[in-house]
Amino acid sequence: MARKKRSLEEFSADPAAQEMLVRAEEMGVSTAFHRADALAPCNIGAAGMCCSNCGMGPCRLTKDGLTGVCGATIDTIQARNLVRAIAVGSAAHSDHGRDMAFTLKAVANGEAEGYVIRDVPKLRTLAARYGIPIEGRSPEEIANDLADLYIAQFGQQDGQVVPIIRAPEKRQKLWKKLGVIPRGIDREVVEALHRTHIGDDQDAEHLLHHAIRTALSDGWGGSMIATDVSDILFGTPAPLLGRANLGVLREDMVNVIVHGHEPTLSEMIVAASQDPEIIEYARAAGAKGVNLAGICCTANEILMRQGVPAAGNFLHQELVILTGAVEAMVVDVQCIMQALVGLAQNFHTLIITTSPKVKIKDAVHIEFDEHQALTIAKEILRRAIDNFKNRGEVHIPAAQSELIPGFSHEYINYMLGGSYRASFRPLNDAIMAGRIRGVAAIVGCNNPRSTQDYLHSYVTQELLKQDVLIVETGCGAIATAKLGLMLGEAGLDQVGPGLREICETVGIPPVLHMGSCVDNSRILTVLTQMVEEGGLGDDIDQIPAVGLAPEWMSEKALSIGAYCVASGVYVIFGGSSPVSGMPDRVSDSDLVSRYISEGWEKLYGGKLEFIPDPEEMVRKTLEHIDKKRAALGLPEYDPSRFGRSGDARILELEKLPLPERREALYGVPVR
Ligand code: SF4
Ligand code: MSK
Repeated sequence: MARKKRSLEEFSADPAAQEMLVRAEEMGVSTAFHRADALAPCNIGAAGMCCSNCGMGPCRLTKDGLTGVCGATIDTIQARNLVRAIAVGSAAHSDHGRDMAFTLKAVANGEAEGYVIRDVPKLRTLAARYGIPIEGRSPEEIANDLADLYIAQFGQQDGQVVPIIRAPEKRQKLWKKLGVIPRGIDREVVEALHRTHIGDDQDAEHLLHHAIRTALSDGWGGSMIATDVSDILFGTPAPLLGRANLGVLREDMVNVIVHGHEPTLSEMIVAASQDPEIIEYARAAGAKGVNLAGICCTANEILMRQGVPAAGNFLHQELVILTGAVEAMVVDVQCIMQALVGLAQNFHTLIITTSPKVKIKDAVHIEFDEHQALTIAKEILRRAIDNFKNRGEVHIPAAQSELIPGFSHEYINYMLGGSYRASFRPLNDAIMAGRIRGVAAIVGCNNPRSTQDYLHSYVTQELLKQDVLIVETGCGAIATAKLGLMLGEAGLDQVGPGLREICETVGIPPVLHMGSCVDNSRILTVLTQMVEEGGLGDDIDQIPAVGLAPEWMSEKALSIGAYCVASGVYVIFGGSSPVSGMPDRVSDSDLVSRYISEGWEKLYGGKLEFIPDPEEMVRKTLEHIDKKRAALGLPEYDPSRFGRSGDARILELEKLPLPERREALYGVPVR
């Protein structure tokens, strides 16, 4: 039975998206929003109770107590499905990291056209941390050794992946004791696939134990490597001014959208778009130049390093084409919808695939090779410019917001203490005093099964009112950017009094944009440094912090959730649970749900829960933060104690006559 069609407001909380959805409906073309309405999810598959791991199935366990043909129970099937999803997510992030490491190797050996090593201090710091000699050596020599070390992590068979040493010592000991330290990145992914083959591992808890090891090989392995190498090659992000939403497109320029995840080609496209030869070529075609904008995490990568605007998040990928103003959409890997090609056929837009790993039927394929990166980037831009003359009617929504992205771990350290006393001390002190109640990382995707950006925005805004400092990555970060909460004072009237004082004193927005999906590894580094700074316990699980992915949809999100749990974080996912089991939750069908929550909490101090209701997400987040504050012996959160300093308050007081102003400031009459 077809489901009820949702209204525009139910499709998306973003007015620019609603405007484009009207256009889609007028043109009679479908988008993911419409397809989600037309295609109800299979309730057996959605609950994790369908297995298609062999030719005796697929086995759909529609009733409590049923087993598959091989005898596999609901909990085995759910655990296997979850392990497989985490393995896929880990593989995607880590393969990205592998490619980055090979690019570093090519740059170190002078074989990568157009690239240079931009962050030599980060290269030296990391190399020294891993015992690579740095004194008296050129950046290229050091980079060559670091690239070799990183490349070796993927095929390593035993021991432990090297980034693990960057976790708090106590956590490393716990992982060692529990036997979950990844030996090699590829090894853990392959073992996850082996164990879930017909007739292998058939004990849910044992399977989920390996899910943790596989996820750790992502967060403290492949993703961390991807982030490190991106910073070394393209620069560690620092705050700059950016813009987000469809209004960043230009009617008078050739619009090129870069979409996917890897910064290697997009960085080169940025460079090529500023080349006088390309600008001249665009002018000759009747345009003022080339306007680049991003979608998804490729957007985040070049937004936070180059200030290239973000046209939108995951669900904007089709909407941007509906503007009719896009000459080319250049895609690399991950989160790219096959529907783009069919949709683009209604316009003049070229969909150009570039990764040797990703082709889409009927798309143009121009394969990227880092050895000739600049040449290929220019070729792509020329194709886009040649297409400008084919542009038809254009409809670009006006909506766009400014934001300040670029809060890398290194920059947060610097901003809190300055160059000579860089430190996390002020952050820890603010949490200990209760000015900041706790920290929330709000990350992850959009999902057309829920209202685009609504859950992200609701949770973000409610937690800000409660003095929770927020860091964001991925498509969630772009959702908040569109709301205008990532721009210095812009969102400060919506945050609690203590957090507001901190933001005004340090000069930061209340929501810090920390990058792309792989950059969730930056959050692990921040949490570790908070532990090392002292005052918030001696391990990550003691920090008053929560991770949320309110609109998750990808397998990478599940891997991120699992490695955060293993690192000691309470993680809340919105939407539906892939392991929800039978609706009435009888018998053993909730074993997996309980194990990844209560079971993992006993082992790691972190737990994974799926909570569809946003109010409940906020309530549980605050409850957890307060529980952790109490366990640390910190004062109970009391917003009335703060808010008597800060810029807004001082401006208000300046209007009073001097005696009253003094009295208000010092609390007693001053003569
Ligand atoms: Fe069915 Fe077992 Fe084959 Fe899965 S592995 S499809 S449960 S027979
Ligand atoms: S792009 S994984 S939709 S965050 Fe990283 Fe966005 Fe999720 Fe893809």
